[in-house]
Amino acid sequence: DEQFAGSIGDDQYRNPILAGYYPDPSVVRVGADFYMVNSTFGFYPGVPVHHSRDLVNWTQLGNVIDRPDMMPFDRLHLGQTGIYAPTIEHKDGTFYMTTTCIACGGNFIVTAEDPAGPWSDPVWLPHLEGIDPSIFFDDDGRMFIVHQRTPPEKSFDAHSALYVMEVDPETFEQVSDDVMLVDGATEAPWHTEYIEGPHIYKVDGSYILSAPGGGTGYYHGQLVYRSDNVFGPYEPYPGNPVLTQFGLPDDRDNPVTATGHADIFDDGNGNWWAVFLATRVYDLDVPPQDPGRFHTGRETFLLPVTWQDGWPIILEPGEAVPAVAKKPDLPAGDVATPPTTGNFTVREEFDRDSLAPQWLFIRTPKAEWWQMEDGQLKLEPRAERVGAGAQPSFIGRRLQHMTATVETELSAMSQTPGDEAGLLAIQNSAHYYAFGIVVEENGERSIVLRRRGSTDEPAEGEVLAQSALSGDGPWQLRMEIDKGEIAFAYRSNGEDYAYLLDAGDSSVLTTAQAGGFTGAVAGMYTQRAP
Ligand code: 6LW
Repeated sequence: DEQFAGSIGDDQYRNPILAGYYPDPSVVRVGADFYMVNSTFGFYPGVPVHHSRDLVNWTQLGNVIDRPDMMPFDRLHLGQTGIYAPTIEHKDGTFYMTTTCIACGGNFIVTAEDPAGPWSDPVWLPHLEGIDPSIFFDDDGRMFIVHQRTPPEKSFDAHSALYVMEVDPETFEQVSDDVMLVDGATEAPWHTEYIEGPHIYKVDGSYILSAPGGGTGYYHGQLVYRSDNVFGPYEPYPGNPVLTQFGLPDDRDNPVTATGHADIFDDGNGNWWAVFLATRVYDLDVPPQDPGRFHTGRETFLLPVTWQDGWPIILEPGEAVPAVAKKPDLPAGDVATPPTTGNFTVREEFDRDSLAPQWLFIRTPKAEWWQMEDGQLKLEPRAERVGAGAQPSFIGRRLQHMTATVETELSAMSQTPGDEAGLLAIQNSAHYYAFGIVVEENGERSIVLRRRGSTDEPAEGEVLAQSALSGDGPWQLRMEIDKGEIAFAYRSNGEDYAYLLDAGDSSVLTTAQAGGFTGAVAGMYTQRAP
């Protein structure tokens, strides 16, 4: 993927710093260490925690939601519900992560001494309505939660507002009113109707409130406000937004869209940075309000912040996200393993004691239907099928490139008629490609490609191609995605690859078609006839 390359030499880098679906970034610095969290929706485990020392190379330490009993993702819509924007804070040796589980309990806080985990069980916050909570500790140790909710007097559908409440730092019980700070209906001139994702910072004695507006697509932008009291009133920056790609010419090189949902922080050397979400697109020509076509989801970007008259500016009006930026002046830190940016190959031998933290499940697993043994991953075919709302036998990774090849070897498979195993690329239950080997009634095997592109299509999707298979394997299956095109090929050991589909359309894996907040995830699946 020539569009980005992570670190370039010693002093430059290319965005994104986390490629693939890593939206809603939040960073906390503790000394020389930076920790970042991102949203995950209906996939499990939830909320990856990454560590960095140079802000460009990030290593995943673990996941916050990594015990099945912590969070009930049962039957959730994979891309629209589950874990929304998380934020991470640190105070006196304790890490705090707060977010919203949509359709699974609402707002909660978990804490940890070590950001790699274990994290505590959730403390639910029934007094906190809405989404996108963020914790702010004032200089005197008082704890506040700033968040987004729909005001009681809502004047139109998308009407949202920002509120802050003080909470008890031990119990997180509410100890003040929930005070409105910004009403998205009245704050001109930017698209504030979907104002959300707020953070409060104290800088040089002023309270800075920073929040995205315009919704997470085409109009996405970052707004800033300032006050000398945490409860306001907050004055908007007259030049808002301090970051957006809305209105830029469509013919720009390597277009990046939907920039927003920023978190800013100082790097300990007096320099300030913003992490934010944005989308790399290969085709901008989609209907208005759509941020373009991409299957890589909303990714994490990094840019410097410059302070102008006390306002944190990320990009000047009309400025495009630069293809290459100057690296932070920080000591080289971790080398990400496996890498999350640049041109790379990830090869997984499944030879560790447990799955690496990058692997994702569809919703929370209830039983141990996978095993790792002698460098092999064994998946149990179960009647919980892809396309239904349950928890199919699937283990996958984010698609992190516009151009990528995903390949697996299927070394042995069950002989039960109706059983199926192969590669799955999925955005949600109604948007996927399944490329698998199926055992027929007569015990013969065939290879089949199915696609589902909307909730109106049958859960099993539509069969696009099918072919008889001979021999007992092992087989290699391969999916090649190149922007809008996708191809599926297979072979028996040692033979040449044959395409079952050589020039398909990858649209069902794009957010433009699938909707929701994730990107595509690809990996191994197996299932059994119902
Ligand atoms: C996130 C919110 C949003 O919580 O989408 O569109 C949610 N805006 O800020 C999921 O990313």
